[in-house]
Order: sequence, then C-alpha cells, then structure tokens
Amino acid sequence: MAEHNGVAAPAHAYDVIVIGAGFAGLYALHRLRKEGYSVRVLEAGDAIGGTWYWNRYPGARCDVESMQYSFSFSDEIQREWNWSQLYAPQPEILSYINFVADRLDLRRDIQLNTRVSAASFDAATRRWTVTTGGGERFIAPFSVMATGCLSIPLDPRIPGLESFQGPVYRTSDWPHGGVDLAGKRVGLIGTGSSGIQATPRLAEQAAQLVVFQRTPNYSIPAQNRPLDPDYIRGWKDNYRERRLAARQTRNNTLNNAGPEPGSLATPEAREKAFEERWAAGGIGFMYAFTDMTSDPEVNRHASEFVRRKIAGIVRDPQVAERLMPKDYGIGGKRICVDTDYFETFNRDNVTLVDVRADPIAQVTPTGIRTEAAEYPLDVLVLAIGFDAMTGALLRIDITGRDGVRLRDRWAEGPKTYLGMAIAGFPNMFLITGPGSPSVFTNMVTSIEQHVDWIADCMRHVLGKQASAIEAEEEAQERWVAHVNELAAKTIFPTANSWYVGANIPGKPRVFMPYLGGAANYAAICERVARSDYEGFRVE
Ligand code: N01
Repeated sequence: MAEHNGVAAPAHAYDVIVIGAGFAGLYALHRLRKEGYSVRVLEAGDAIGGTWYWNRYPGARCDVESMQYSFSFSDEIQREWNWSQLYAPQPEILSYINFVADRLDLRRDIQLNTRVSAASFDAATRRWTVTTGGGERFIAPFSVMATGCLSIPLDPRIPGLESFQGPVYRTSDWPHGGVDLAGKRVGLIGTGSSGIQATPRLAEQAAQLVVFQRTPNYSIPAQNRPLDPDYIRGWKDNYRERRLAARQTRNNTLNNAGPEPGSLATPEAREKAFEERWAAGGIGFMYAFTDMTSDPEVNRHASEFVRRKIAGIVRDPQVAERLMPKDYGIGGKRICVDTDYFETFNRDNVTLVDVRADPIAQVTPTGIRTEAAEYPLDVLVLAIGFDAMTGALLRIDITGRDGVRLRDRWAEGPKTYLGMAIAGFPNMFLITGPGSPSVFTNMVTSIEQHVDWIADCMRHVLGKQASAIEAEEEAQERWVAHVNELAAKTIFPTANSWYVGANIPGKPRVFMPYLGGAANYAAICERVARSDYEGFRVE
C-alpha cells in the first residue's frame, strides 16, 4: 500500500475497476456503465487500444477479416465505420478503437499511464483494493481483468544483447514515429505471426535483412485486397444474421467451414479443397475439414500440402527446405497468415539463418555471431513472442480470500472456472482468460460474450441482495479436467507452442485455451447462468 508521510493514500471508490483499455476493457466499460455502475478503467499505456496500440511494427495487421473483427453490439457503429481492406492494418484498427471510444464517450472513465501492481480482496468488506505502480488505490466490489492474452513481451534471453551498439526494436513495442531502415543491415529474430508479417516489409525498407529462424511456421497467404463497396454493403445489410451465424461456429468467425471430416474424403478431394482454400487465403484454410487438427492423417496431408507450396515458391531448394516445418503438424502452433512471406526469401537482400542448425552464439556490438558465421548488423528487431495468457495476470500481485495468492495458486499452471472466474478470488472476472476459447476465436466476439455474461452475472448477484460470487473448487476442477480432456484429443499438446507455455523456460506445460468451440462454450456459459450460476457460490 502506498504511503505518504506514513498515511496510506486515500482510495477512490467505484462499483467496478476494469484493468486494461483494449477491446475488452472498452466494451466492459460501455456495458457496465449502461448497467448503471460507476466504472474506472486503469490502463498502463499512454493511450487506449491495448494490443493494437503497442504492436505497430511494419506489416502488422489482423488475420481475422475486418468486417468480422469489430464490435457487433451496436448496429449503428458497425454501419458507420468503413473498413478499407479485407484484413485491416494496425493503424486502421487503432483508428477504429479510437472512433468507438469517442462515439461512446468512453475516455472520461479511463485513466491512462496507470499500471496496476497489486489487487487484493478483503473478505470482511467484500471489496477489491487495486493498487497502482504510482501508489494510487482504488476500491470496488468487483474487478474485471481485461489484461489481454498476448500483452507481456517475452524477456529476450539472448547472450550479449546488451552489448549491441545499434538500436534494438521489439515488434511488440515499435516506436510510434516509425523507424527509418533505409540503407541499414537489419537482423530479425523470431518467425511467429509478428516476424512473418514484418519480414516482407523490413526487406523492402532495409539494405539487407537477415532472418534468424528457430522454428519454421506454417503460413497461409492472406490474399488481402481492398474492399469494394458491394462487399461492404453485403455485410452491412446482413450483419445481424451473419453475426448470429458466426456465433454458432467454433471460432466465432464465418470461414466457410467445411462440414465434413477430411478422414472420409479421398486424398484427391482433400487436395482440391486445400488448393481452393489456399487460393481464397487466410485461416479459412484450417477449416477445410472438421478434423484438421484431430485426425493425424488429415493433419499430415494439410502439413505436407503447405510444405509443397513452400517448395514451389522459394527458388533456392535449401532455403525452401529450411522454411518447411517438419517436427509438428499444421495448427499445432498458431497458424500464420502472410503477404509475400515465403516470396521474400527470393530477394537478393534477404538471408535466412536456421538457428537450430547454427545456433546464435552471441550478439556482439556490431552484429550476431552464430556458431558457424558472423552477421554484421546495424539494427536488431525482436519478434520473439509473449508470456501468453497468464503473463499479464501474474505480473499483478493478486491476493484473494484468506490471503491466497494467484501466483501460488497457479504455480503448476492456470486453473479457472469457464476461463472467467477463479476459486478463492471472489468478484474477480477474467475476460478471455485461460480455460476459455479466447485465442482460438475472433477475440472481439469472445470479448463481447464474456462481458455480457459478466454483466448479467453481476446483476444476478446484486439482485439477490448478495455481495459476493465465487467459483466453487469442485466446479473449477471439473472444468479444468474438461479443458484438458478436449486438448488431449488433438495435436495441440504435442507442439512446443505458447499455447502450452513452451516458449518460456520453467513455465508449467499446460494447454491453456478451451478447445470445445466458441458456440459450445457460449452455450455452456448460458446454461450455467440459467441454472442459477451452477458451480458458483453466491453470498
Ligand atoms: O510470437 P510467437 P508472435 N532465439 O511466440 C522465436 C498473435 N499475433 O509475436 O518457435 C531465436 O508466435 C520463436 O521461436 P520458437 C498470434 O496469436 C497475431 O509472432 O520458440 N528465436 C518464434 O519463432 C500469434 O501466435 C497477429 O522456436 C526465438 C518467435 O520468436 C501471437 O500473437 C500478428 C527466441 C516468436 O513467435 C504471438 O506471435 C502478430 C530466441 N531466443 C501476432 N525466442 C495477427 O493477427 C523466441 N524466438 C496476424
């Protein structure tokens, strides 16, 4: 607790404290304010936007179609806003977020430059006290963690990095004014979604680009294009039906998902479907068949198909070979969507270094030395990923009932009920937390579903003249077992991905998202609400 002359700073009292002002925090503010609550949003950044505020590297864009990656709760807003491209670039998404904030007059309840350091629940008063790094205190019966699934950048543990004389940029914290890379020799470490999107743009701007790849990734061409007015009108005139239909899918997105399992199709029929989906572009490729990530043979075929595509695009067979993922199946790590990624390795100014075969020995003041070679560089770009799904929550020192700390509770991996509540932590809600479909879905729609459920839940609690709601331990155990059981039927636990925390040494290996599909998940949440919040204790 912050003290001034030995006296704790006076606390600001609200009904709800929301932590984070990205898509989740903004909708939570809007919805909860409409319910009549006083709400304060605390945001670490100096502007709103969350993920889309920080990740402004060249090439950053969403891989969910623009017409779908947007709020659906207001028909006026979705009609007023016009997207320019099939897949929106980061600046356009950030403009959209700011447009919504202004349109709904959200800013007056958002406090920027305010990083939350601790939150603790007092069982006697049934209040959360939220403390900021600057020593301010906020008190409220309810807290909502809108802290994001991919908001804490990984610590770079690369030997010698601090000795590098040139600038080091992270994709997750790219300078706001942009970076002039003209004439520069640029080294890029990391080939996940961020690195794969940045590579073609960096190669266009820099004199030379050296890409240091540890694990190759499967990537599907976006086939991005400007949106024509007819396409936009088609969506706007049918938004209601399409949004409802999207919510009936596995990932809250209309991807033209194939209804059949690939295991029942002939290899020729599968090949044809993969060709069509490759030509159409985007993550719809992963929805060609219902069993893309559960049937080993279908997964092997799809993986092999992408490897053949890489071989067809990349002219140097050795480079193509290095770019092909071989030790895990497609989808095991988050599928990437690109514009000219593999094509970029045909450029004369681009070099691919396979750091599995030739590990980085040391960053030196003037470049990177691998075990076999020396790469002189002027600029380093790190696209090395995030402490996913639990990172932002565990950065906050969260203490629940009876002094129980979340860091201790989750020492062996995260446990939640429905991905929204944690036993021992009453009146605290997670938006798209571990144990919910979150990163496997259109996040904006999942956020809306969570926030709406949470708002209804609060109304239920207060309507019963109660003041606390808490997940029961047994309900949480059953949910965790269900999440694990679903994951075990797929290829996901086998790949070393951030889904299982494998990108962070020592992080417990637990598959975190719920894989039963967004529609089933929402139905379960509704059932829980209808059955008087089964699995929760209300008092
Ligand atoms: O991070 P990542 P990301 N030396 O963890 C490598 C979303 N997103 O920011 O795989 C060398 O996927 C690491 O190698 P390895 C999306 O959900 C979406 O790219 O651990 N390499 C990997 O190649 C995505 O999945 C969009 O062996 C090192 C890379 O760095 C998630 O964010 C755009 C290393 C990290 O890849 C995260 O994507 C961007 C080291 N020491 C992001 N440490 C879209 O909507 C790490 N690596 C399109």
